[in-house]
Amino acid sequence: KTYNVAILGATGAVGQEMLKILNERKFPIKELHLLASKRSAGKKITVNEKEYIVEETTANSFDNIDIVLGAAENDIAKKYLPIAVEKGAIVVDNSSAYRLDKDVPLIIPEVNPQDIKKHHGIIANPNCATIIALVALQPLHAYAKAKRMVVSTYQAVSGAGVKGIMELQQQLAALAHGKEVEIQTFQHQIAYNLIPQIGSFDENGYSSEEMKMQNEGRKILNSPELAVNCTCVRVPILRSHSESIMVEFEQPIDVEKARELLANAKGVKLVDDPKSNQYPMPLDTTDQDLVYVGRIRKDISTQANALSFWCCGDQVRKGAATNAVQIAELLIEEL
Ligand code: 2RA
Repeated sequence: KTYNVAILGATGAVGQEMLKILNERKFPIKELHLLASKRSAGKKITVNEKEYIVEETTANSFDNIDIVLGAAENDIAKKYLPIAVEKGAIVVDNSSAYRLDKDVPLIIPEVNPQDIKKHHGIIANPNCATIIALVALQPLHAYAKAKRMVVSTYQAVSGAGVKGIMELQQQLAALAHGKEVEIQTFQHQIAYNLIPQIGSFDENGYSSEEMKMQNEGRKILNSPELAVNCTCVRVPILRSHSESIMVEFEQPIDVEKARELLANAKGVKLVDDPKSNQYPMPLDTTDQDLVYVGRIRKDISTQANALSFWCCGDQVRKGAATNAVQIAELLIEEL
């Protein structure tokens, strides 16, 4: 069976990656529609030597569409995705518009695939930093049940889309030639800098990105009591997010057991041999779909059942596009 698929927001970093991943994974497509703004209509996107023409998004764009992959910002998602559902499409949405909606399952295929069947037309793709953290955490949580997490993220500029990638590259080039840097996408210069702000701050001093780790983590793990303290930092790295994670578990779990579980976990590559300088790094995780996990050690600051580890994953692929396509693959298994 083949399917009529539309990508909403096809010209953004995630939308273009979704097109690449659909081709790479040979998703059974009958018709493919690349939907974007009026300004982008007519643009040509070439993937694997195949050329696609971008169409302007209208309410009629979703006629006879089976699956919509949403890669647009929240306002566009809210405007068009309900129309797509009304016309009979099933939507996998990467925006944050519906992630915490009680009627919308929030899915990481390696963590909670069983929740997909709860959908009422829309399935939400979690935030990239949440996906990377939970793919790494899942095997440990299944064995010893996580109760508290302290997470620090080191997030690539691709999280802010094509404009984030361009801004870093342009600032580095400008500085290399002694020129002034332009600051448009991030709050401050990102080249040779770290910015401890992604999104807006709440009354507790936490950013919207930091609260996603708690709120999405609780929903995906079905652990409403999960305690999370997250700090999200923008770093001058192109595509992979890195995360330092401390987890306190209900049950005992030692480092050897954790390594054994991770070595056999879906979507994970164990890279943990510090004495040989082997640990996850963003340059190694870029342009592939596994979450690399390493630096696994007992948390020496407490008597509790706690481990610390470090993980890296490609924010555009597993953090967004690949996760969405994997959800669509699970969907068509059910259709
Ligand atoms: C970021 N996770 O990294 C957010 C949105 N992709 O900017």
